[in-house]
Amino acid sequence: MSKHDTIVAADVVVTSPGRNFVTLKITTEQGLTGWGDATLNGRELAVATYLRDHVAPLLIGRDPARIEDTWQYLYRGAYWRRGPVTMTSIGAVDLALWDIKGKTTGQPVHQLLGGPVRDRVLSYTHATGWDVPQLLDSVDAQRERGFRAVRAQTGVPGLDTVYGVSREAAGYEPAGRGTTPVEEVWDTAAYLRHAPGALAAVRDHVGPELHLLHDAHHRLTPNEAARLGQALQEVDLFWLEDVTPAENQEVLRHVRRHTTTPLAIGEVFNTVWECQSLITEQLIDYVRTCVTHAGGISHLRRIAALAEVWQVRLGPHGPSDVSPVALAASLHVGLSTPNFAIQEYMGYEPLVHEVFRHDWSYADGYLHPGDAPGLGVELDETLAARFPYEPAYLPVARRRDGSMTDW
Ligand code: KDG
Ligand code: MG
Repeated sequence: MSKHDTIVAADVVVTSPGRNFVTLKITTEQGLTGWGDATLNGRELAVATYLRDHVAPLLIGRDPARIEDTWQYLYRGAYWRRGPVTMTSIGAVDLALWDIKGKTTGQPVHQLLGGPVRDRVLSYTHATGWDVPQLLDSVDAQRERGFRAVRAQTGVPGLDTVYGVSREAAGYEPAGRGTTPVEEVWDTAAYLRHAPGALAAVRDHVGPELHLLHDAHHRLTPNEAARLGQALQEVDLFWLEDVTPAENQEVLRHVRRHTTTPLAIGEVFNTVWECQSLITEQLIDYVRTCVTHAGGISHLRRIAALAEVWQVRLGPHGPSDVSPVALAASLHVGLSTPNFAIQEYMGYEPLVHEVFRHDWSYADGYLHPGDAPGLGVELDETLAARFPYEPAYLPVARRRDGSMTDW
């Protein structure tokens, strides 16, 4: 018998209980199972292949306790580093190994990360209405569920489709099933005419206490972003998210110079290096990196540690395309990280809660990861097998003249 446990299998489960999820299952010689989320919305099979063909064979025979060494091995060992496919794959391995370490020691992961620094994790959810009255109803419905922080998105007069809002349903799921993406038309001027008034109406309706958030979803130029930040100043947002694509990070200085509306960026970033100048130049207030897409618990903690030095706080990504395994991991980080601020919690369809049985829970505006050993989520593989992968894509967006723009 070897002196340490050994990884004997690494399998990828792709399931679609209403939407696609990719999950890594690592099994050890001693019979422990660790789960990691590897879902990359609209590019799911690329991560599944990366894991199956290039990562799983490298894991066999390794010591599952060596989480950081495995992270370094996969990151540095690939030579072709960073990027969403690579970092989501590494993130899935990292989550599964933390899950195993928790199960080996009988401890929830947050205990292994130093223990709780708070009792519960503040969460925000989404309110969505095609017009302002519908949006107010949606905000009220989320307040009735106990939420103390709500992201408000509304339709724009003259546009048929808008990010974050569905015309028909109260809920919203961005990825549409089918073999090609839906094409949407986008008009920034119409959005800028409408959004400040709609958000001001929400603030008037709810009063000063409710935390309000809004996502501009990467669509604005620096100057448009600065104008929006100014126009929303009186609304007193908790944060304004993704005002620009943030590939060109210098331009955020211009936005910062013109508004004190708090800015949140980072859901599409995959490493600390993409966050570095936004944090160290204090161009953002919240960093939004996701526990899966940014290389797992081990790497999200590095981002949080850098951010802490610069008084930037963590507000991790948590839409419906981040599985309950990743949400659990994010909550363990949230419970144990001093500069954590808020967790996005979009919620899941009932079937997703059956496929992923989880110990984490929501009550009264807060989430808690639970005290089960490891991450506290188990995938029901038999149920998952009943829902095979279905092609689904995020929409793409074009301006009125037909040219492509950021969705
Ligand atoms: O897959 C893309 C979604 O996760 C993203 O559009 C959601 O912007 C988003 C958010 O803030 O939740
Ligand atoms: Mg977003």
